[in-house]
Amino acid sequence: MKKIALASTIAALCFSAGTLQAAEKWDMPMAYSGSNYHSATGEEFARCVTTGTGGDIAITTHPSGSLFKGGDIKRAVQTGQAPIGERLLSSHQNENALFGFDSVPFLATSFEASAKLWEAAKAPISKLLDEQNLVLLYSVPWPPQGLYFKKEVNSVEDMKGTKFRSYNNTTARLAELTGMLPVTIEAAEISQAFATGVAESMVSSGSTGYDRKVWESLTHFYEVNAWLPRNYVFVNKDTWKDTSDANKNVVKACAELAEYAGNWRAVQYTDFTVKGLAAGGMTVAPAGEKLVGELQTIGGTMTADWLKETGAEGQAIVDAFNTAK
Ligand code: PCA
Repeated sequence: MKKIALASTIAALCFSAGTLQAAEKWDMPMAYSGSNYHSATGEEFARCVTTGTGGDIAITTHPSGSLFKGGDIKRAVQTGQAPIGERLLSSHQNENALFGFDSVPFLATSFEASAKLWEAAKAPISKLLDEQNLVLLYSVPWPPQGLYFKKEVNSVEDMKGTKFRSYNNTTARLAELTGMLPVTIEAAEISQAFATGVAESMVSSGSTGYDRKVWESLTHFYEVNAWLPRNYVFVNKDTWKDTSDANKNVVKACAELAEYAGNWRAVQYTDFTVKGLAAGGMTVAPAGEKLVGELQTIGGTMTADWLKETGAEGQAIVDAFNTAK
């Protein structure tokens, strides 16, 4: 009898130990379309963690704002409704202007410069996030930002009165300064916004225009290379504290790999998607000289505003970036 009791106790212990170790499920909300390279990178990161932790942590990605809409993802992770997520970093500019370091017009206009700017900003941004109960894991840039319209545009004058889709404070401010009418719309909803005329233009990458087949409504994409905004992946700090050191190491290694792969994909996707816009029937061309000149003047105003808003912290990022250049 004793033996049987002992055996069943051991079995029960093993079972409970097994249960404790059983996969912890991390749902990972993401805002952009499943076919986009950010989502593909997130999916690969999820698989890396799931495999690397031997199933201790099983991450499932939910792209296209299907679990939480883009604008709700950060709060969901801060409050622990979701343990991990991905979001556009500069969308938090309304909380703290420093988050907009990557959207300062014409500061970093290539992938190479964007990587250097990120090196300069990573520590202060991690600190900001840490104060908000979040741990930064990795970040991948969007391709250079250009302007979309449904008509030919050669100057700021031509832009006046246009309904302009914005995605952060910088883009809304750009609309204001060019006499356009800003309306904030998530990337997941832009196809419909353009089809119904709620918006008629935007600043974004060739990537987002391609993902959302905007040639169905818009006609022109002007390459401006205004800035390269970033997505970032972050985890709830309490969830992170409860994660074993061994598993933390796996997550960190997978994050490093994801950042590298994501950067590489971003570069490949830029060319592919800009060609895709043209194949869809759009006129794709560099912005004309007059427009570029006017945008640079406006960009100068926006840069001065941002430096004023962020003070010494913003200046320190710009200085570190300029030193690294
Ligand atoms: N695509 C995202 C952010 C920047 C980009 O290229 C968007 O348009 O929402």
